[in-house]
Amino acid sequence: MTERFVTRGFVGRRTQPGEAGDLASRIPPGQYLTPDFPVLSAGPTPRTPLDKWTFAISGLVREPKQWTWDEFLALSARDWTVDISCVTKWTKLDMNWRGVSVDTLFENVELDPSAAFVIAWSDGGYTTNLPLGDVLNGQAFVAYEYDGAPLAPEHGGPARLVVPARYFWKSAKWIRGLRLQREDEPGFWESLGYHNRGDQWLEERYSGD
Ligand SMILES: Nc1nc2c(c(=O)[nH]1)N[C@H]1C(S)=C(S)[C@@H](COP(=O)(O)O)O[C@H]1N2
Ligand SMILES: [Mo]
Repeated sequence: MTERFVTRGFVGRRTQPGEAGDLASRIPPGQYLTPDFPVLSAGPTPRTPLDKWTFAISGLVREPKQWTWDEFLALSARDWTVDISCVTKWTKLDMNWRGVSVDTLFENVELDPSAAFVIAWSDGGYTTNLPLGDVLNGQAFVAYEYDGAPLAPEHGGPARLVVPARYFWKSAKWIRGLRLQREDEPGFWESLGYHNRGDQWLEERYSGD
């Protein structure tokens, strides 16, 4: 079923002139394609009113920085089309988001030279950890639109982190800030046996992989 869908749908579409058409090369090992957008949440969906919402950069920065919702929307944003892979083995291609690059956020602070890890933290208490180098140079963004509409609450709205080069648990929903640290610190799933890094191309699913 899945294979038929893949063959007729995606391959057909991907072999337009100018496109490589190499669908298989876009599917990380052990993953299958889905046209769906499943919801995976470890707890209830938090509902912070936008007039109470802030986004903070804290920790190893010269001065902490905080934006209100309106200030955040005023930051320069762009559209991103990325492929996403979840550790539960679904991969969804060409997902269309709009949001602010983490690079843009960091332009507003002075990072301490000792900052080496980022902890993304969310409403509801979820956290996830990333080496600073995994979120720079266009590798991560804070999204507030998906497919041309405000990001749905169940998918992390009003805003979520998106880190396409890592399994989707690193893409913290309901994100409220990034904390810069010298030391690494496992986040929610990383403390529960998932891999610390989570590179889907290396199948870094569980600690020990
Ligand atoms: N705050 C928060 N972020 C989260 C999660 C969560 O439970 N809470 N689940 C993670 C996991 S395991 C996955 S696969 C994706 C799922 O995102 P989706 O529900 O939009 O598909 O969000 C990630 N981010
Ligand atoms: Mo996940």
